[in-house]
Formats: sequence, structure tokens, C-alpha cells
Amino acid sequence: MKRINAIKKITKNVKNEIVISTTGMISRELYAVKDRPRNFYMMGSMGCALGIGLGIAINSKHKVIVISGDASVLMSLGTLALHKKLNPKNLKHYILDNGCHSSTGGQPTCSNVIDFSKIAPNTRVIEVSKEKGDAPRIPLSPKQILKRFKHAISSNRS
Ligand SMILES: Cc1ncc(C[n+]2csc(CCOP(=O)(O)OP(=O)(O)O)c2C)c(N)n1
Ligand SMILES: [Mg+2]
Repeated sequence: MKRINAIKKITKNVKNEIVISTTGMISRELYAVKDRPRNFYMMGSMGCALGIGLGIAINSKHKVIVISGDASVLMSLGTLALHKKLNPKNLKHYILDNGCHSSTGGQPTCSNVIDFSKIAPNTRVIEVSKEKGDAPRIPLSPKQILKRFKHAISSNRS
């Protein structure tokens, strides 16, 4: 499956959920598929999406969806153990696994030796193709993304 189609499936029925997406083309494609203020695009800092999602999930009643890539999860593998320990029922983690750093040239990862879904709860690994995709840059600054996200999650609007 193409990564963008996996993102379409994941977000098809989202209403009030918070969606945190990892760095690179995954965030760009989420923006292209379904931009909304309740999306937080973690531009720049790879490996942090799950940690942010966990922080929100354990400190609120929001339903949280985290969309990671295989390389980004491998970068912060310890966060999966923390996810298992905290086990918030209001967090669902999707890992889009293409066995590489597709956003930056396709450098291979070692995701094939790990079953992420066995480490942490509520974790679904979706195999996606290696192609980089062509979604354009997100035309928002990190400050703008953060400002509208904070505003959206402090109100009931979706
Ligand atoms: C700490 C850090 N290292 C490297 C990068 C550059 N970078 C951005 S996205 C990316 C690859 C992400 O790979 P993955 O999470 O598997 O997603 P994919 O692009 O394969 O969908 C890299 C290396 C970065 N932004 N931050
Ligand atoms: Mg990848």
C-alpha cells in the first residue's frame, strides 16, 4: 500500500481525535490528506511523535492517534517501552513501515528484525511502499502549527 493511502485510511473517520505525526513525508502527506487544527505535525524533531502523544494522552481525556515511521520509532525505541508501562487506553499508535528512511533518500532501517506491535499496546504496524511521494511542504511555520493546535485542543472544536 502507498503510505498516503494508509494515512487516508487511518484518518478517514477521525472527528475530535488529536493526531500527532512524525517528521518528514508522513506529516506532509497527512497535511495533504486531511489538514485540521487538531493535527500536530512534528516538523524537524524525528522520533518525538509518540512521546508527545503519550504526554497528551496521560494528561487529558483526549483520544490521541500517533502516526510514526519505522525509522522514527527506531530512533526512540525506549518510548515504546514507556508506552507499554503507561498503557493509556486513549492512545492508538500506527507505524508506517517501509523498511527505510523514505523521506530522505531511502536509507534502509532494521525494522524487519523487530515486531513493534509486540512491544507496546494499541500499536498497529502497516507495511507501506518505499516511494518518497510528492506531497509539498507544509505551508505553516512550527509556531503557527503549535498555536492553532493548542487553541484547538483547549476548546471543543475539531
Ligand atoms: C534527529 C533527526 N534526524 C534526522 C532527520 C532527517 N529526517 C527527516 S525524516 C527522516 C526519515 C524518516 O523515516 P521514517 O520515520 O521511516 O519515515 P518515512 O520517511 O520512511 O515515511 C529523516 C532521516 C531529522 N529530521 N531529525
Ligand atoms: Mg520509513
